[in-house]
Amino acid sequence: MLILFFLQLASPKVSFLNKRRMKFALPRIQFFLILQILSCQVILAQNTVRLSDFYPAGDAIVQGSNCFQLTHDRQWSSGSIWYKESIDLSSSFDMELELMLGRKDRAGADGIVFVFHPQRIRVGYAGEGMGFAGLVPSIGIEVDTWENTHLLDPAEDHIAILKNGSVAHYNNLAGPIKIDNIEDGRNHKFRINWDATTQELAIYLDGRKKLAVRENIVKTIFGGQSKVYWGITSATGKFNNQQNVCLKKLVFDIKIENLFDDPRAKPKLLSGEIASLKSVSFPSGRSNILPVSFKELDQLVAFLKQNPNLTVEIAGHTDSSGDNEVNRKISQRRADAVANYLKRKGISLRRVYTRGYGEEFPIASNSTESGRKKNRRVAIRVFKPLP
Ligand SMILES: [Ca+2]
Ligand SMILES: [Ca+2]
Repeated sequence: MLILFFLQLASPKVSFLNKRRMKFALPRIQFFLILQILSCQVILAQNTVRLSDFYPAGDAIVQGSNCFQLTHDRQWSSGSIWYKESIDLSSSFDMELELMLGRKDRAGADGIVFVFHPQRIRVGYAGEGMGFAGLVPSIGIEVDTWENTHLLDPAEDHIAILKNGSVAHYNNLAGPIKIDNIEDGRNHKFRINWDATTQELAIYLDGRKKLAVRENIVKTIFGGQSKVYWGITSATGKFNNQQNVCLKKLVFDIKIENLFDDPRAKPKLLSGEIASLKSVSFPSGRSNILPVSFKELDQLVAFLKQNPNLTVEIAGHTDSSGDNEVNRKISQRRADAVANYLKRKGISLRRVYTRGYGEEFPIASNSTESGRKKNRRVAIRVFKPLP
């Protein structure tokens, strides 16, 4: 591979950045039809949730392979578990749990609440508060098994979406929805889905959608702070039940906003792989670097400074819209703009090669807008010296 790289370096097609390229004629109208915006890449990650990913608090104890007992079957027990890492509500996620609310129907209480809160390992009031009451700001998804009439609880077991540590239904976001008696000693599937695009928070019980709310909760509840912790709280009061939670699945989107946010980036680059700069975008027909690209380019500068023996090829690509030759020229100008940025940050242009490939090497279909967007890119590849 190393030899191949050097053969390419020696090829006359590859040239040093030079001033001639900066003297292109004024962009033709086709330039303005070429929109080169690279959006953040979103990948779907599935986490295998493990008990060790949680902090247990209060009476919570490990029970079985993937389960916690949250409360004992006794009066005034309260327990919670909190996921150690924050999650970002600007991304979507999907969680599947199993809840066991105990065996006592008439004398059983009080319920379990799934909570979003800016701090972790916090537990609110026990009894009717279910470990959620008093946590502000917050979102709580409750499965309530005890009727507290002053809170406007239905007589039946019920589900509601609560906010800001209030368990009263005159103040909640959605519900209460009555459900069949859930204190039957069995595990019940409980799913929470957050769609960051539509901003819908949906709750499923035993495979059926029970409740949903559309709300910009990052803005209206958390004051613009999208990173929050999540936990599951539970409590008993004068009446009681053993209450458990089992963790099944956690799926969430991770936004990779630039190449160097991915821990695999540097090993890939060092092995000679071509990688796209994810944040490098240009206004239509232009080749000036936008501020949104600075962070990633500065990380590239740091990478090149840490590896002073490497040289780098900057490759510009376009989609197939417009004239082939125009596309080649604009891709060259954009690659040169990236090289000039590196130069301003102290990287010698003797280490930087630029090349405009135009529409020659698509990585996605040019027949769809999402494919064309992927094709409009700037990629880099580093070359190692021969040993
Ligand atoms: Ca019940
Ligand atoms: Ca209640």
